[in-house]
Amino acid sequence: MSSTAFVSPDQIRSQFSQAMSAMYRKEVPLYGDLIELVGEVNAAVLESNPQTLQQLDRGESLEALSEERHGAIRLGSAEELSTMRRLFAVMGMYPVGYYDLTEAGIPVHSTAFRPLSMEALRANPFRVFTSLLCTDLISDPALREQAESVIASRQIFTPNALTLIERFEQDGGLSESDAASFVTESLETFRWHSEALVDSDTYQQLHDSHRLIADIVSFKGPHINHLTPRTLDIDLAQEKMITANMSAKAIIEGPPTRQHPILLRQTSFKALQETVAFKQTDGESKTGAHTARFGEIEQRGMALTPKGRELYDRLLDDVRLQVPHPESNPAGYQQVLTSVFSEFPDDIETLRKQELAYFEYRAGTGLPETTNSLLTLMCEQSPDLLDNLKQGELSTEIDGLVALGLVTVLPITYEDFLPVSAAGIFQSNLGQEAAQDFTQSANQTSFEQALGTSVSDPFEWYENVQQNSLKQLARK
Ligand code: OOG
Ligand code: NI
Repeated sequence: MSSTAFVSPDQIRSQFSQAMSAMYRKEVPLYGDLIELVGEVNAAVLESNPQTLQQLDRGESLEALSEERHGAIRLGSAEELSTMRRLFAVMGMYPVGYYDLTEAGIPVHSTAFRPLSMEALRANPFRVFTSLLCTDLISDPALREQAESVIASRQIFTPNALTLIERFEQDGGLSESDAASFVTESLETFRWHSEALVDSDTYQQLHDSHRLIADIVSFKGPHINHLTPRTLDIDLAQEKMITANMSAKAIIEGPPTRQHPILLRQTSFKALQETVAFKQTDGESKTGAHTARFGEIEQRGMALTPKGRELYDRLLDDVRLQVPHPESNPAGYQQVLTSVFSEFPDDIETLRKQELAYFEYRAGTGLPETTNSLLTLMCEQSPDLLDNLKQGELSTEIDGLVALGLVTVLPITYEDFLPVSAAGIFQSNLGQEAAQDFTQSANQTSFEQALGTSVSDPFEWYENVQQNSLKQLARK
């Protein structure tokens, strides 16, 4: 078959995320309400500020804007994780970043599968935050063994999904009909199953060990535990969630409201209690309940350099020291967050000149002809400038071009996740008591061994986007 007959991974990812959204809305109707609420908020923001759409990073339509940006799953073994990596590759999603959640008392470590190129992100930015259980953190050896054997005995992928993954790997793509069946078949892995694989006593023991462990081990598959659309005004959306009685998380995770948003802000409605049928040892079924699935929203801002990230982490640590339990003191937390973060510069030129955030550099948009000839002239007169641009390096000469308006800058959107925020999201859906003191068990090397490949470094990725934009200027 010629490669032109293959469906692009971007298209498969779009179909998959739409199918997942439809399934999740059916499974968790409150999530459908959340999508509607976000659509209203985004429409209201655009109405009061019609420029917003043009200013957005990817020039999106309103519909595309309110679509899901990410989901999350939790896996039980290295085998599950490495097959999941192969499944996501069919959709053009690759592991970026490593998040050790054990530091926050949650027994998993994670990565995010996401598109890598700007074009792919523009086509559809859907990503999946994927966590792997650290079974060695189950302290009771008998329970640990039991958990491992339940996980080893389950097959979370359908036989057809596995066949199609292999076909993709062998042929380098999937035909239209194969791509359609791939979407249907792979969706099965993310479906909710109300029949547990374990009896109610085992569930309870797993649950007592850690609520998350019960969620990961007890079921037939790694049900999608939330989906997350993008909102243009998370403060307004949070207010509306509270008014609509959606049991919103008490605080918004991440940085405070700013003129120029940085990183990622998130909030969610808390996980719902769902009916479960336990498989008792006498063959009978016993009805119980499990709390697992929720809905989340996110607002993304600009990606920070290591220096900017260090500042962010230091300020957030300071906030958390002052307010150790934000969820029980939301107003106090909000106040401290705002006041501590006043130290973080909030104007584009300072963020750029202090190299706190990443930017794309483009030829000024004013008068293309004039801009280009002026740029050419300046490059001719200053060979250093051209060299710097060619190498993708920043210099004070570039600052001059920016000041003159010959070059415009656009913040690069943060496409990844934040461990403290992720822990906050986990925690509010597990209950406050869920944090435990784990001795160091997780590490990136063991995660990558389980994954079967290394994860890309997010900072390198943003650095590259920035450098490429400078090199492109040089080519002009
Ligand atoms: C994942 C929580 C992390 C986020 O948005 O930070 C996450 C989970 O609960 O499995 O999705
Ligand atoms: Ni999330």
